[in-house]
Amino acid sequence: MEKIVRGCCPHDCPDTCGWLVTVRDGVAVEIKGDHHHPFTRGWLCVKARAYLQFVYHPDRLPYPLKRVGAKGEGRFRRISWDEALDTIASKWQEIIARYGPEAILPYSYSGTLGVVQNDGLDRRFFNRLGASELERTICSAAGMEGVRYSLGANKGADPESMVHARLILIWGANPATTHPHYIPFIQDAKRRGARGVLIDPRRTRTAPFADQHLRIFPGTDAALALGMMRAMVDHGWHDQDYVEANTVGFDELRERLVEYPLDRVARVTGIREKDVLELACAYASTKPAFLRLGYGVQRHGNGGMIVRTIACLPALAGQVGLRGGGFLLSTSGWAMWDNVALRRPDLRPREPRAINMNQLGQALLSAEPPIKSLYVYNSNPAASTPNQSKVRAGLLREDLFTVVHEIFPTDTVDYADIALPATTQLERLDLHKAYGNLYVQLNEPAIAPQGECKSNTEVFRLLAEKMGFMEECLFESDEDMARTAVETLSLSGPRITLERLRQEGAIKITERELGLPFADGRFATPSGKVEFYSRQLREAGYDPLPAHVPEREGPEGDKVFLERYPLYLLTPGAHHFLNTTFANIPSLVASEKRPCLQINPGDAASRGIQDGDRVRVENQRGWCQLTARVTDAVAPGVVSTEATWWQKKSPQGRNVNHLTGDHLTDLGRGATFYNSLVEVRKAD
Ligand SMILES: Nc1nc2c(c(=O)[nH]1)N[C@H]1C(S)=C(S)[C@@H](COP(=O)(O)OP(=O)(O)OC[C@H]3O[C@@H](n4cnc5c(=O)[nH]c(N)nc54)[C@H](O)[C@@H]3O)O[C@H]1N2
Ligand SMILES: Nc1nc2c(c(=O)[nH]1)N[C@H]1C(S)=C(S)[C@@H](COP(=O)(O)OP(=O)(O)OC[C@H]3O[C@@H](n4cnc5c(=O)[nH]c(N)nc54)[C@H](O)[C@@H]3O)O[C@H]1N2
Ligand SMILES: [Mo]
Repeated sequence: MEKIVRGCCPHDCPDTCGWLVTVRDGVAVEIKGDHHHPFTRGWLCVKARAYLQFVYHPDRLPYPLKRVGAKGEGRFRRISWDEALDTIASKWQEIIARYGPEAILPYSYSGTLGVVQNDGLDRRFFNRLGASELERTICSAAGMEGVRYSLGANKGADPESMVHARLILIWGANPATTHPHYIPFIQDAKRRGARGVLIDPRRTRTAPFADQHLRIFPGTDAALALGMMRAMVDHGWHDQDYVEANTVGFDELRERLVEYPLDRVARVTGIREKDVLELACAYASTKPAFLRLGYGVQRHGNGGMIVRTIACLPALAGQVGLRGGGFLLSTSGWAMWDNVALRRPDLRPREPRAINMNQLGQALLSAEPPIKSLYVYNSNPAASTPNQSKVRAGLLREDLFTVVHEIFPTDTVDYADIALPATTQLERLDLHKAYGNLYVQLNEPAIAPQGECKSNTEVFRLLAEKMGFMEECLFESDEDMARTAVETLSLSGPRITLERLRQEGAIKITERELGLPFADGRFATPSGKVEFYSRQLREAGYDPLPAHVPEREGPEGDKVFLERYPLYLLTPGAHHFLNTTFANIPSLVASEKRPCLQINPGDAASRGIQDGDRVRVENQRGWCQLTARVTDAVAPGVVSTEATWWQKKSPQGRNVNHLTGDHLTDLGRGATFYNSLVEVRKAD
């Protein structure tokens, strides 16, 4: 018996590839890209090609476990589902009676992005319970906020339109690694004569696809954008007609630009005056120019303001609404599910307190009233969350009752009192919308759940029953949840239904061939225009105008840090992993080799460090050990390591998140993974 089942990759990547799974006698024997998907076009990245190794990995959690060793040790014994669920329910009832339901904290993020397994029944369950609310801001919150202030909505330009661009700026994005299906579109545009410019502190795998690489100093992109604006306005290269018709605050902006002469911009960014000037001229005069902004720039303390500032550039240059032009950070604002219908906030007994997920350690150690139970799913916070010494101390608390629902024995599972086995994407139904293109897809289950594994939704239905909850909506089926999501999608075009998705495969959410956001000049801001000047920002207590705000941990910041820790650390995503996912797949670990630190030859020499040396990287928060890679891929003063390795697969059991901080971004309360100062020396 052989069948081919259509589905899609569930992982946290802008692409969301369509795939086809060949199933023989109930076993998935092949997985390949779906040629019918117009954007991902029939090929998979190096990680998804290894997906069957993920699904049939011998280390998968096969059944529920109860801790027998010390916390962090990872020693367990097998228990039944019934015992596991009874234990959780009775423990939670005890906690609720003594401390109230807010003593329970759900913790989840992007293990899967399917709306069914990521964002529906789980919220309903925890709303009904009255648990603390998690601020899910570890990834993109600062950037999303920044765009909202300038443009009003995260309605990024359609990446398929890149083929029509004559200039492409790839700014703080590394598509060759993090969303590789963009690359063929960039190559197509180049074949038609486009130029590509990469703006990144590192020479990445994307650099060969660009004509020019500007090695900017981290966290200074707002200064670069303001320098470009200054040059555009000084030389009259900006689009005065577009600005007059579609923006507010140009006069105030022009005054602000006085503070950004080219020599200051060059000093701050490390980019030569001539290059800033040329970039400004090219961007203003080459039409259409496509600006692909990645998430790299918004993982800085000043990341919200950086994104807000860059998002003003297309309007100033008159690049909005052109086929092949415009601005793209995220496409998530094109069509939304009805989150109220999915999450049912009305089930809450009262408005709960919010805990920021980037400050998990701090919350576990000192939240008042205390957190007495943590329920983790779709996430691996003992490896992926910043400031790990605090996270570890929190997870080690004897009086914290921790449940982890996982596919693998991750670092987080090691701290669980109860671990529950989860399904993979091949074992359940889900519905997906991409955040880097405009397609919606249905993932059909291909094989039966392995071992005693259960999906997230299945567990929440069982927990609701054990807790004695009666509301029908807590027991909705996966298919009904998917139907609610797809049928509440806010669309301008023809309706999308599960039936259509089953028949047609991936469906585009825009009616027209290409999504050209804001082509009608109507922006989703309070003024309806691009807001160079934002009254909303001013009212929220921020600078209403675009600005470069030096980071506290940086060369223009606090001298106390800088003297002790003179090197700026970046920790972007690894080519063969996806956050901490896949960092246990043998072939992918073998390709990634070991956790390394890129360091400039001058910085290495002055520290007596040679290529291949084991180095100790440290700051006020902690330390870890990495292998030095001496290279001019990073500038003097900058070091970089690709993340995120599991702790227990890292030297000394410590990954780089011992160094990253839990201070939040200026806007959006986001994570600051790319804002740490460190010192590096040869390990003993
Ligand atoms: N140093 C550093 N740290 C970073 C980053 C960085 O660039 N540098 N990037 C940050 C970013 S952008 C993000 S988005 C976060 C992501 O952080 P996390 O949300 O913690 O994502 P992962 O580390 O991939 O862990 C996801 C886990 O979910 C599990 N999982 C997958 N599917 C399911 C499922 O259906 N059910 C259940 N119960 N579990 C499932 C996987 O096995 C995996 O262990 O990491 C952040 N951490
Ligand atoms: N292989 C792989 N793919 C992934 C992931 C992964 O871990 N591995 N993670 C997934 C997730 S969760 C996300 S959110 C996306 C993110 O994917 P991207 O949008 O590409 O974002 P990042 O990888 O965070 O950073 C992109 C680039 O920004 C650069 N950068 C850092 N600081 C600055 C700065 O100050 N200025 C400028 N101009 N550039 C800077 C980094 O060096 C990096 O090369 O990728 C997804 N895809
Ligand atoms: Mo992310």
